[in-house]
Amino acid sequence: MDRRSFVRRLGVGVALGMAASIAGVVPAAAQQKQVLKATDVHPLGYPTVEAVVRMGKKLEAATNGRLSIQMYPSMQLGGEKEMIEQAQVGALQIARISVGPMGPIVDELNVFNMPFVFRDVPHMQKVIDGPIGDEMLAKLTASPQSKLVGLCWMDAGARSVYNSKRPIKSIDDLKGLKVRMMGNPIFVDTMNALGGNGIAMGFDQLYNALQTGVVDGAENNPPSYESGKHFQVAKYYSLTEHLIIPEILVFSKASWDKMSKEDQALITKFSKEAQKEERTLWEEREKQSMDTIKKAGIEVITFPASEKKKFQDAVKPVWDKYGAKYADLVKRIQAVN
Ligand code: BDP
Repeated sequence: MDRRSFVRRLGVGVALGMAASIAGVVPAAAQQKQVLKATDVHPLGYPTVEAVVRMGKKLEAATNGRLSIQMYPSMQLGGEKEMIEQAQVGALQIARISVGPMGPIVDELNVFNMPFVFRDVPHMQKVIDGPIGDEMLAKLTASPQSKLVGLCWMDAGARSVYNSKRPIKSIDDLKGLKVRMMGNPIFVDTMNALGGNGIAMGFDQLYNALQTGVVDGAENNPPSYESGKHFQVAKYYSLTEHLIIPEILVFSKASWDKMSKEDQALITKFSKEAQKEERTLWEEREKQSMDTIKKAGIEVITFPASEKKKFQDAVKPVWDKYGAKYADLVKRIQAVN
């Protein structure tokens, strides 16, 4: 198109737009397009990322394109610490983060970060889907230091230890191994109690640290172990399942407060749907990831109940140190069947 016809078309477009708004066809709000920036440490296609991408499509359809989500996957905006900081100042709107690094910001959330606090994954799911889950989201939102709105939970299965040195077949095999943990003192203490040497480090630094031997291993759920390609540099995966940590979708409070009540309600509604959708995606992905790592020759070690019990008993010092302040909540969690 030459310049003159471009200008002519532009002129027609502007005139039509003006006519439409004069006639009241296009309400004022419809003209304020807003692209919500979202981020996740995981790549496109990962369950948590896909759930938010789908949420963006729904938002776009429901608002005729006025609201949309631009996803920045794969740590494009930094690790989780950076993501939280950017959301707090409104530099991005939506972040999907583990409850792990949220604990130091909103202490009550740490109850979900305690080792073996949930009996198993279905127990955790019931807790986050029920009143305790709602309360914790509300606490996160109400906490003045969080500067975040808690939108919904996401599933992340159970975390297990992997390493490059040796198959861990009993708790004693963990002795002396340098194991990367998420940035939260509870996790470092947990690994130390299990006999390893816990080292706090961002997820964004982990692949290199494993490759260069800065750490001998780490711990995570099968999809993260597989998708982060950690299985290529740490070939022994032992299903310790010592932590079952849900993940959380947060919205920048600074940005949230500028939105209309109607838009907030829409985002809340689609978040709740995202929580359900992510669970289905998660269950599928977990199976696929286990298949992938097994095909790659990874030795996946399971434990008899008697050995699992040794892991549970070993974390008692962590419960002695942190458990008392969550005692009431823990009782309520245990009562969920
Ligand atoms: C993954 C979580 C991600 C964490 C990561 C980690 O999905 O949010 O950043 O673990 O270990 O399972 O840091």
